[in-house]
Amino acid sequence: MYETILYKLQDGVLTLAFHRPDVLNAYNQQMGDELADALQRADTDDAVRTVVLTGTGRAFCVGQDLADRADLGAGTDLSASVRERYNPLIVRLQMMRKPIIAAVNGVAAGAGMSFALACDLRIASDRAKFTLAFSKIGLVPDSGASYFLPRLVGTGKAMELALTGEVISAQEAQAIGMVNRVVAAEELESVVEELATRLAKGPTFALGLTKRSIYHGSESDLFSALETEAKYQGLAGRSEDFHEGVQAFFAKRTPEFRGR
Ligand code: T3D
Repeated sequence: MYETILYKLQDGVLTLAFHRPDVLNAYNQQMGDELADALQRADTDDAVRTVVLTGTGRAFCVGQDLADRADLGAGTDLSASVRERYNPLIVRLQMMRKPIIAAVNGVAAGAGMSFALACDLRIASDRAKFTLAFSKIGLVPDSGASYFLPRLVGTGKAMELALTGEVISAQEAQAIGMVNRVVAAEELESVVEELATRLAKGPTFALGLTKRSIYHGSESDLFSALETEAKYQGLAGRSEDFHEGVQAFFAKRTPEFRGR
């Protein structure tokens, strides 16, 4: 059904993989269209309870396919491309009512790094590396990098990575708080599968609100955060999963959440 991404749904976990391995999964128009379609389906499909974003071959994603930019002369306006092909994807990842894990299997560059930053959790292979490559080619950070990176690593480090375009290892990325965990390359798939399956068995409705709450809390004052928590708790408290969670607690058994 798709050509530039892989789509695999198993046990509530949807794995989406950038799949243009010959060009390090460089992002082109078709990939953008296919990813947008897949993410929209994922959001509305109740069978999908966690999403994993990864890449095939030795890269996660190296951002814009520069082969499609090689013939553009000075004076080209890229703002429409960013608004139409990149920004909606970032919004879709952020607004997804299910947890999204970036399984960063290899190099993540430019908007490819931004895609990883826009996910909720990042597990990296010890072979992964990261670069905000934009400054190396005379562009500026896009696809949410200017928003997510300072929130994850602080303004000073974000500035350094953005201005220099320095390539950093997975271990450095973990040390500065950019990735949650680094694992041996051969263990990435099983570690991510274990985490994704655990999340997929969770109270999906509440996890979706949890996502929103944490993102809201990171950019609001205390009073607004408290009010949002109260509002979301009102919604979560009405869910079937809350009822099941409390029943299971007193029965001393594992809850069987249905995600609603
Ligand atoms: O245009 C718009 O609409 C605006 C939006 C822009 C969003 C963006 O993402 S702009 C940023 C685009 N990405 C980059 O600038 C990254 C460029 N690539 C690199 O810096 C390096 O290739 C990497 C650090 C990612 C990996 O380095 P390394 O040493 O592991 O591999 P390599 O040898 O540099 O690359 C391997 C091949 O992949 C090579 O092709 P070849 O020589 O084997 O035929 C290289 O040209 C190709 N490749 C790497 N990145 C891209 C690419 N081909 C097309 N587009 C790429 N982005």
